[in-house]
Amino acid sequence: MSLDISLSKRDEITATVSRSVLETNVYDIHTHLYDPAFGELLLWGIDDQLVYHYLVAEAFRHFEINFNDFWKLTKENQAQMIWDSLFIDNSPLSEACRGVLTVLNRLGLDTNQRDLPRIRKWFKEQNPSEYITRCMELAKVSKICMTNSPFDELETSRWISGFERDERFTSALRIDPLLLEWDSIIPQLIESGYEVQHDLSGKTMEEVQRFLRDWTDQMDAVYVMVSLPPTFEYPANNQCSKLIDEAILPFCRESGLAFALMIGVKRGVNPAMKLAGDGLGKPSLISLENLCSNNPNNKFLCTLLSKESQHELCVVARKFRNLHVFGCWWFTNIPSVIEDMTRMRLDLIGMSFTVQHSDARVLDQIIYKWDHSRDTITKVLTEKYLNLAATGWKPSKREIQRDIDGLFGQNFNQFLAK
Ligand code: RAT
Ligand code: ZN
Repeated sequence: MSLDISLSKRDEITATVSRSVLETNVYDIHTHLYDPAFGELLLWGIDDQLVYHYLVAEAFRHFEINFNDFWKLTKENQAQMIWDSLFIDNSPLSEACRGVLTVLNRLGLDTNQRDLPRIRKWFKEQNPSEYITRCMELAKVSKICMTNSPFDELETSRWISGFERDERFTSALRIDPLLLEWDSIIPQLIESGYEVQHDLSGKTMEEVQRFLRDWTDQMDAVYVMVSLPPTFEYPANNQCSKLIDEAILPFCRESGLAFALMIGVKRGVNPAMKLAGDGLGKPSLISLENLCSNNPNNKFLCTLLSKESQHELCVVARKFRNLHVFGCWWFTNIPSVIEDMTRMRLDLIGMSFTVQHSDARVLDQIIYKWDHSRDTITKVLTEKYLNLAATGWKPSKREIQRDIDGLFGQNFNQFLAK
């Protein structure tokens, strides 16, 4: 292979890729943010950023306080302890710590002031509705997909009373309890008028489909989603597998919705740490292969939590075109792993995936999550286009833009529209 690309061509490609990655708006396809109509459920500001469970987990490594005593503190006091321990007593080098500083810096605050009360005062002065627009503009995020649970009463009451939708926010119907805690949700289903049975007999499967239909309509959901443990097996002789086969997948086929599987989370490894206490494990991807191959008329979205599973996931995606791979989820959302995963995905599945989602729980985080990811994506894509140019193939600006549009949301939209 000839490697002699002229210096000017190299500079042109490098500049085109960085500009395009920096300036292209993204569709953030998995977050825990809410339409502003949900009021206080949409978290933002310095205290919520500091008590983010990614930081709580890091801070507990330094704290001596007992878990329960920490949870009894006010949010401001928890935030102060995390700030002191992770930013003042130690240098804030971790990805989640750097993220807080990226956000402050991009908002125009002096990160070096190290003065939490002053930073807090600045946030208190922001107008919430202008602030949402500002964060979305800084992050260049044009659309945000929420994670909406029909089992969370804080949300359901607002869905039922109705509100005017903010068009920038789409919805994904999250059904973890339906597949993982069937027995505990039965009373709620029955109380809401669905004729379901513990042993899944009678009209249960039709009724679960009716439940999914009702909530999809209520939320105008664009896909159905679940997060699963590494032990997930399909097919299997259990409730979860039966519900997938007889309720979820028929409903998804009928409605044309994709079913998103986020696999690998071990909930409550250290329950005293609450949200910060979840861990991960490596799943067997045979179950994913079985899902895709036994259900060719269903569409699946997938992201996996363990770094070690990513290569296998790409190979499964090469076999099944009803599978769309997305994002670098949670513990994989760190620069070194994003870099490896993005390079590997481009090498094995070309342009047919969605490069990232933010998983933001606090609005401001979209700024850092996308800034940091864009840096890494630029690096990998530049390397890839320069490799192409070395073969004599000259990627045009239009082609590069088309590709980046695809990775930042168009591939996802096309997959959903199939
Ligand atoms: O990334 C996170 O914030 C996790 O707590 C989870 O929400 C995870 O992303 C999930 O959707 O289950
Ligand atoms: Zn999530």
